[in-house]
Amino acid sequence: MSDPARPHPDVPPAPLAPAATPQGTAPASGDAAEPTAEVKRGLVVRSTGSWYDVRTDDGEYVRSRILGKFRLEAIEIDETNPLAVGDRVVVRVDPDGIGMVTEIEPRENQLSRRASGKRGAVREHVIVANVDRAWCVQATFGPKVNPGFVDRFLVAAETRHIPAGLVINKADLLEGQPRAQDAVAFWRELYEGLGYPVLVTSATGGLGIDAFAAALADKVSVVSGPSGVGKSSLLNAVEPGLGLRTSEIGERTQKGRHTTTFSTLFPAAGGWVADTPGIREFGIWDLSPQELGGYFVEFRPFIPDCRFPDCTHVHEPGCAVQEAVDEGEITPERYGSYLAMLESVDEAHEEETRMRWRKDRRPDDPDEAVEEIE
Ligand SMILES: Nc1nc2c(ncn2[C@@H]2O[C@H](COP(=O)(O)OP(=O)(O)OP(=O)(O)O)[C@@H](O)[C@H]2O)c(=O)[nH]1
Ligand SMILES: [Mg+2]
Ligand SMILES: [Zn+2]
Repeated sequence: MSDPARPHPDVPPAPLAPAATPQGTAPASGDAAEPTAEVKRGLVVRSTGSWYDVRTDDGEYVRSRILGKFRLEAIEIDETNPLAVGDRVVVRVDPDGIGMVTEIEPRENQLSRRASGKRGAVREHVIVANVDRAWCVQATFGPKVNPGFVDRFLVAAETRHIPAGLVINKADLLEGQPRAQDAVAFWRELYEGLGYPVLVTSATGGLGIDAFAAALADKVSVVSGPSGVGKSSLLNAVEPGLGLRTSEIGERTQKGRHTTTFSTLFPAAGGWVADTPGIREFGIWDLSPQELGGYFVEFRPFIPDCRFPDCTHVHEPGCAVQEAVDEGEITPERYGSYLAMLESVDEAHEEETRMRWRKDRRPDDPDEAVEEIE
């Protein structure tokens, strides 16, 4: 399934060789011998924030820029990136082989997180557009499962009605580790119980790779998660021809070094899958405290029974969600995640109001619209 024409994912953007000779599109006017631009439809398969690789429907890869108006529009709606992998576009391929994206098709959906950084507090970073399933990848060790991350990711997917699932990778490291085995079994049961598929895999040992490949077939999927959990390794395991760069967590900082630096969509296992740079924290974008509970799937049946319609399920009397926690119908882990998220959603909400006020006075700098790495 590997495609030799695909630019290597980790090569920094540079002009490609001229595109194949123009075919079939005669110039509207002028000298037929003059090289002319061609207009093609395609899929954004890589985004660096300033350059985009577009795979045209005839299978060519075109390194492209975008019209400035798209950057301005993104700023208007507080998005850091006007185009994301998975976007369908119209690209004008100039005779030098460089493309210009002139149209972006409306998205079916998008998976987003809050942009990082101080000034990014109220901006949306689109991870992938037009996605059928979003996989949150975690690991048994190095780093181990972070349920706070998982729950934020699942909420983000729920807000856009994107089916989500959990992959727990590095299962090979569980050998001789009974406590870690119990932990993995616990998370698996918890998330499967909520209706999310859970795959336990070993990218290096081969365990669960067939199941993961089967889950990718005929779909556009994305893998997202902290750095070093093995996202790229998993894609290599499914599709060895990809040869994605993978590496150990940085010894020095223990914070993880980003091996994958740009989001890239690859053909894999009969579908498409986006590999994305690791993120430290999955910030939730644009949710009010009153809405949050509705995106915890197991809270939903209880919410209509809360006494107050704007119940935040923390201290309100007559709260059916708190009652369900007391009765063991909602786990303390998920409720704890909810409370932690509620706090940050609250803060983000305040920050948002403040930033919007400031933005009216000082427009953002378009040059800041780059692919974000945390
Ligand atoms: N033991 C073990 N190690 C693994 C497994 N999968 C990946 N690794 C190792 O974990 C390290 C990180 O793997 P990557 O695939 O680069 O991780 P990533 O999630 O893509 O990281 P970023 O690109 O930085 O976000 C590498 O040294 C891999 O060899 C696994 O199943 N078992
Ligand atoms: Mg990677
Ligand atoms: Zn309530």
